[in-house]
Amino acid sequence: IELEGELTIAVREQQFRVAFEPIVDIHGSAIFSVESLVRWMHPEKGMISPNTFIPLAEELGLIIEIDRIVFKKTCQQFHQWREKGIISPNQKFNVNLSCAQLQRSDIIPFLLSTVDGLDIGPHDIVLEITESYLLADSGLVMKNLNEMNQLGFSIFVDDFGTGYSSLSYLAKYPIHGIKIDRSFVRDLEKSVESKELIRSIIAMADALKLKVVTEGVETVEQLQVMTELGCRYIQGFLFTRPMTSTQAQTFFVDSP
Ligand code: G
Ligand code: G
Ligand code: NA
Ligand code: MN
Repeated sequence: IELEGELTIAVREQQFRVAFEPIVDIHGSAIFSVESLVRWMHPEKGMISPNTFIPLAEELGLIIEIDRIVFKKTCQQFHQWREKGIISPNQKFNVNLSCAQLQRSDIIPFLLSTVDGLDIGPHDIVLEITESYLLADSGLVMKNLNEMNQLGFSIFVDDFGTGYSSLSYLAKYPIHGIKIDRSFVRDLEKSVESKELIRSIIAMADALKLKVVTEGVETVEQLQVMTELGCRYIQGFLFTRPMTSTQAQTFFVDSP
């Protein structure tokens, strides 16, 4: 209950920062994209993890505003990095959009007005949407996703494989990629089944011409297995943990 009030204040006072975590294209070991991840800098409690406050923000309807704060900050940061030549012209960025955004008629005008006048556009942006959200049958979700696709945004399914339901949405919506949930990678060493599941997910994604990102790769062994299985895009602590913008800038300059 205390946290509820504080989250409302946090939105009003914009107590949010963005952390950056690269997604590496292992063909050529270049950075494919960078995911932006929200951090709540609480004035007394310090940093609060999104796992703690995102569910609450969704419940309170504050997630719309938080996502939009994060999106704006991320766009402004990437615009700066582009201008300074710190990131290459084809390097993208990934942002998380909560389900509630897809159910709104003002999401497209919001996205477009935010990038308007900046050195970035829809082709630079990957929108990450959690799998479970795509299961709801909604005309507005369909309309928004189709329009995002037509404008040049990419749409990736986040936490892929955890929605325990029909995969029919992959045919129904314009989806460009999936992010295999890190629970599959965590079980890779102990479980032959996990490896075979990942193998079949990648085969399916290839057949549907979807890009595949694997999240949560922490060890060289996991990277080797994922490479052997044909996963091209890798994200995880093996490369780096989520970084501040200053750290990220150093990382980009030092990476090929
Ligand atoms: O960065 P971290 O692993 O702590 O993130 C935990 C969860 O919070 C992840 O599931 C991630 O998708 C989600 N998350 C991070 N940033 C954002 C954001 O800006 N908006 C939304 N809706 N979710 C986010
Ligand atoms: O659900 P989503 O994919 O948006 O979550 C991203 C979250 O996963 C971030 O909070 C990030 O900190 C976390 N993450 C990224 N790479 C790794 C990793 O290699 N190991 C673990 N444990 N978490 C990771
Ligand atoms: Na995400
Ligand atoms: Mn993600």
